[in-house]
Order: sequence, then structure tokens, then C-alpha cells
Amino acid sequence: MEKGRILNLCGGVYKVLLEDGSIVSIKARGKLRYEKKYMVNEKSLSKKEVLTTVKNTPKVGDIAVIENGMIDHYQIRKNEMVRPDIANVDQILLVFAAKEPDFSFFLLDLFLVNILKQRIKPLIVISKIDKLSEEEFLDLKEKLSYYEAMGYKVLYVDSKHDKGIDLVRDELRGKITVLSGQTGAGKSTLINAVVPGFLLKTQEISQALGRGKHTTRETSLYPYLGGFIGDTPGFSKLDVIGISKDELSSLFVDFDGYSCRFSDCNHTEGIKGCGIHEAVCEGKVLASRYDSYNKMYKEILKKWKYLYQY
Ligand SMILES: Nc1nc2c(ncn2[C@@H]2O[C@H](COP(=O)(O)OP(=O)(O)O)[C@@H](O)[C@H]2O)c(=O)[nH]1
Ligand SMILES: [Mg+2]
Ligand SMILES: [Zn+2]
Repeated sequence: MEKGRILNLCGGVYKVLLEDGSIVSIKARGKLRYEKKYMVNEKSLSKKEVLTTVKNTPKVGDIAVIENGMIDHYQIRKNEMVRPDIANVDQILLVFAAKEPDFSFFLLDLFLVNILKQRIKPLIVISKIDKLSEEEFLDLKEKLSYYEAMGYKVLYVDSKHDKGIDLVRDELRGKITVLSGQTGAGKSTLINAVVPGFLLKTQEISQALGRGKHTTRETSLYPYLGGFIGDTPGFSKLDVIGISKDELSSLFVDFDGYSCRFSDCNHTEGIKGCGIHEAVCEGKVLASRYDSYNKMYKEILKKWKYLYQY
């Protein structure tokens, strides 16, 4: 029996990094495999292939247990991400530009809520700090110290001039990391500064695997400093889909420290005597956090109304 980390899955073949450092290409036992199903288009009678996974299909990020040259099963997952489809992600490196595009506390809160919903740890990296004046930089740092107090690590980088890159590198050591953040936030530039040649390498490997421009791109993990980096960025556009109005406040972990005397309070604006609102008034909870909460709550309500037509 051997064990190894699944790095890539392509056409039913898994690339697995074994504990001795070698990489093997193997298949999974029949009971674990992807199933190919066909949908038939009634009009043209053409077959459209649909891939479905049977329960227990191993995926990228899993620790595969190999027997007789095949994956027999995988070890219990600590979590799973859907986009990209990776198991056991330790952290999402959330890249936010200090400027260009302008920094948005609402967007940061929206990303954080979605990351926490997936039970993954965020690591916040603020890029393009070279675009800020000294004063603007100190101001942003001051505001973000609130997030550090919430328990999130915040790092500041200038990927163009190799500033703060070492600290990011240290955080990747021994962990499975997926990048996330808005388009233009600086993800590609950052990862190339952290792992020189990363993008080139991933492109070469994709070509070697025969992934053309028009084929769907599979996700791969690349070994780095005893950990792994996912080559497909996670969400870059966000919404509050999949989050219920009742669980939203539990995803605002800074609200935890304050109690509200009303047992079924939704803590939204305009509720007199709400403990969360009081904490905001006393400056204990950041006003922008409360704004984000209210905005997301309204969005969720709108979706519900639309879905149920009431
Ligand atoms: N000045 C400066 N520009 C940056 C920095 N990081 C990224 N950029 C620029 O911002 C733009 C978007 O970066 P990119 O890495 O493609 O963003 P992505 O869409 O998140 O991958 C590019 O023009 C980069 O050159 C930085 O730290 N400082
Ligand atoms: Mg990019
Ligand atoms: Zn309340």
C-alpha cells in the first residue's frame, strides 16, 4: 500500500505525487471512477457527453491510497472547494489591490464571507502598495488592523519591486494554497514574483498534457516548498448565493463578541436596542462591516423574494 497527493486528473488518469517524491500516472478502481453519461438532443439526435462523478471519486488535493497500481480510496477530506474543484485546501490567498481597482471594504467582506462559508482560512494580501502615498498606506493599514484583530493575517506587497514577497512565500510553506481575488487585483503578477516562472511552467505543463486552448482546463496542484499551489484561481466575481439570511451573521465573526438581547434579531439597521448595532455605535464594530452586513442581508432577501415570489 502506498500513499500520495493527487496533483491532476485528466481523462480518468490521476497524477499522484508519492511520498518518495516520484510522480505516477494511475487510474482509480472502477467503483470510484467518473461516469460518462450521454444526453441526447431530441432535435438533432446528437449525443452530448456529460461527466458525472460517482460518490467517492477522488479529486485533486486528495491523499490517494494506492493498492495494486490503482487508487483504492482516498483519505478523509478536511474540506472541498468547488471552483476550482480541489480537496483539502489549507488557505485562500485573497489578493486585493490597494489601488487600481480602488480598494473596496464591501468586496473584501463579500470575499471573506464566501471563504468562511467554505470553511477555508483566508490570507489577505494587499497588492500594488507602490501606488499609494505614505499617508494613504498608513490609513489603509490602520483600517485593516481591524481585520487582523479578527484573526486574519494581512500582508502588503509590491510585486513589481519585490517588496513583501518573502513573507508571502513563507506563508505558502507546507500548505495547499489557492489564489482568489478580482480580475486585475494582481494575482498573476504576485504568484510570478513568489514563484519565478510559475506561469510559464504551468503553461508548459498544460501543453505537455495536451490541453489546447479550446479544451476545458483541468485544475492542477504544483508542489512548492513542501506545499502546493493551485493553478486555477478561485472565484473572482462574487455574490451571496448559497448563503441564507440566518447564517449570514455567523459569517461575520467579529459580531460574535457582542450579544443581542433579542433572541430572533437579524441585527439589521433600524432595530432599536440591537446589541450589534450598539457595538457599531460605540465604535467596537467597524461601521463599514455593519454596512457590508446590511447590504448583503438585503441582497439575500431580494433573492428570496424573487425565488418565492412573495
Ligand atoms: N504597480 C504595481 N502594479 C501591479 C502590481 N501587481 C500587479 N500589477 C499590475 O496590475 C495589472 C493586473 O495584474 P495581474 O497580475 O494580471 O492581475 P490578475 O488579474 O489578478 O492576475 C497588471 O498590469 C500588473 O502589471 C504591483 O504590486 N504594483
Ligand atoms: Mg491573472
Ligand atoms: Zn440584534
